[in-house]
Amino acid sequence: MARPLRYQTAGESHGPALVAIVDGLPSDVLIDVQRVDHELARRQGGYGRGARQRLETDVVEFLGGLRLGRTIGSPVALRIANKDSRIDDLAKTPPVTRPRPGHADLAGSLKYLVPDCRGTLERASARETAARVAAGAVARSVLDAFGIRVFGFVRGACDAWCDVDVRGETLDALIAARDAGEVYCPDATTDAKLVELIHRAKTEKDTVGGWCEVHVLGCPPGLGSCMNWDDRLDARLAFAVMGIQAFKAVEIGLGRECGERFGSAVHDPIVFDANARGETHFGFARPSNNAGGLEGGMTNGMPVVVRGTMKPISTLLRGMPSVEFGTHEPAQSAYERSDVSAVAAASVVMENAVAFEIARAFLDKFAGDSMHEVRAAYDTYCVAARLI
Ligand code: EPS
Repeated sequence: MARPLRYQTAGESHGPALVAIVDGLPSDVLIDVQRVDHELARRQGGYGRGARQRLETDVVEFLGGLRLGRTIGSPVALRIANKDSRIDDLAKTPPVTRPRPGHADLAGSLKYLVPDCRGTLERASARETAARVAAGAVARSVLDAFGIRVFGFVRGACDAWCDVDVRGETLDALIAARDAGEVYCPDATTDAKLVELIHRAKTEKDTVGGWCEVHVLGCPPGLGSCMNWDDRLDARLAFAVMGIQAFKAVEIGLGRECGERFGSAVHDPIVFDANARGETHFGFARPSNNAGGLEGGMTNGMPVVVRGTMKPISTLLRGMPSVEFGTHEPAQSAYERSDVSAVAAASVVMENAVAFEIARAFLDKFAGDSMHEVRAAYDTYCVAARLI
């Protein structure tokens, strides 16, 4: 019985380690450990990160599920050590009693009935996303085997916006341009503007968020389902992206702009191009992709396009109006070592979170205990779909 792909993480920001268990991978998936480490390193980078990243060197250690670099069908267990591990020593420092607006501090203290925000913030911290990136990077090894590519980048922030078009033919150049940028934006001019913006926020003891975008190229049609609301792939993607710390909005394709146009200017015409039968849309080409590759909660063979909005980091060096627990007197919120912007890192988290959901939907459709069976199911489907 093929099990659904899922994962769970555990670990606190200053605990000994972050861990993840990825369950539901078929056997014989080749796991590229270097790629997992590469994604972890990218997540640590980007202009605007704080001092913590100079302390950590995130590398993955596999504790179960692999033999000779390949899955054996059992849960894959992984660990990323925290060098800045001092969760118990932090108990000796003064309690955090002036909750930061925007952070989990207040809601967490009220939820767990603790007047020290530290307990909640340790788990709410975006440090946890290291485990999520590793889980996504593991799961996308399945996508690699089918030529499905996932590309995440920073689209902009405030008044900086890059107009770059993501297409298969230019993907390698875009990846190189993104990786050369300081804020993971493939357009050098916008990247420089973002650096300037983050620098300005830093000087003003403030923070800045932005927009991250992920494109998935090479997805076959039919991933996801229109049959039940919680099987719709757009819903699953939105859930996964909203689950990333600090994300406040998700759009698919044209997204919120759909509300500004009539239907004829939103829906993507369908044309048949016999010369394009080898493409993932099997010849049912779309001159535009406003749907972001998803119709009826299912992939349609066009690239999947997801955009997420990250709010600015809630720890401001200059603080925000807050209240002291106990006395209820007004007070500036507490300052904890933090980042001015983590939007570049968030684009890596989102890329891998989206990859995980695509891999999950792929394995739901082409389920099998081994990659051999998954491959056979995929090939059979492709033959049948070409007859439509
Ligand atoms: C975070 C606060 C900072 C960030 C952290 C997220 O941690 P610290 O308090 O140790 O300086 O650096 O992000 C990471 C550690 C990371 O690896 O992304 C927060 O409060 O969310």
